[in-house]
Amino acid sequence: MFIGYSETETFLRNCKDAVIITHQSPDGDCIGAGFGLKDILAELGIRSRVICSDAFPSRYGFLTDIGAGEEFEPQTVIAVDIADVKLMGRYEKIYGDKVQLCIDHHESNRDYAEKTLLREKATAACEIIYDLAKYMGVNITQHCAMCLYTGIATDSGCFRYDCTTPRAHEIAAEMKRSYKNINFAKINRYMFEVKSLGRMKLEAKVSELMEEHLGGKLAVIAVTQDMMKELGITPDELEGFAPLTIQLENTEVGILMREREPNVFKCSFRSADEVNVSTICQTIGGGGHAKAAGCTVEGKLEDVKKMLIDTVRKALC
Ligand SMILES: [Mn+2]
Repeated sequence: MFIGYSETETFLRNCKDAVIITHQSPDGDCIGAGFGLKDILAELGIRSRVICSDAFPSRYGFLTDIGAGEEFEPQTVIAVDIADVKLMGRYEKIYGDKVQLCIDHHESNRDYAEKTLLREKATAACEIIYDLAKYMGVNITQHCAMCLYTGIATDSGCFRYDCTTPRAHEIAAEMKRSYKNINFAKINRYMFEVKSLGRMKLEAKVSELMEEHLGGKLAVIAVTQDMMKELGITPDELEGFAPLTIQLENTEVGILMREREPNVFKCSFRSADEVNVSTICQTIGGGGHAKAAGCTVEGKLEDVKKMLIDTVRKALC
């Protein structure tokens, strides 16, 4: 059932001992939304714990260092930035059918929770949580503001993508006025510029791997586990690589394939402009946004790649 801010406020004010689930391959938005919501619940005197199927990448340490929260038997299950229970990874079995509240901005949201606060137009789940906190009149601590800013900045590609709402700019402006001690430039430097030596080397290697298909309309990069091993990097360090695929001139759709487990490929789609990649991904068991979507496909590299190319070919004509 879809609900609004008022019912969400009632739910949050009356919940206790909450576990907040973030999606696997965590990004700035789900981490920011998870820890930001934890801060908001703390302001209400409610304890919570943020959980994720994968480790939080170290560059988000300035948000996650407060710790996931103490151990307790959860009475409340909340999911943030999760469109589908499949994205909970190993927590799907434990909590997949027990989510009481979902806060999300994916048009592909499967309405799996008892109550869902869905704002499809929002830049980020963090944008919804900021507005929710304002609606509730809850104090947004400096740490909470850093969490929510990071989510908005990362999901909007530092306010560059089409999905960036006027509200996202307003929130950034409000934060810049209110939190003089937050170093926003530093956050953006760490989110968008700083990378490991392994990643720099991988970027050079990945650029060499870029393939053009469909007369240049589709760009594909496939990174296998062997390559990751060779370069001494983890799959985490490949987060944020997908946009590279649509830097290529004339490309309409880009796909980054990451081999998470042997013969299991996480495929991240990007659209340069008009093609809706969420629609494409939904036909092969995934979903996401019009310009950024994904799916997970099992099979041999060449078979999976061929299937993806065929799927995009059909969508382009
Ligand atoms: Mn998001």
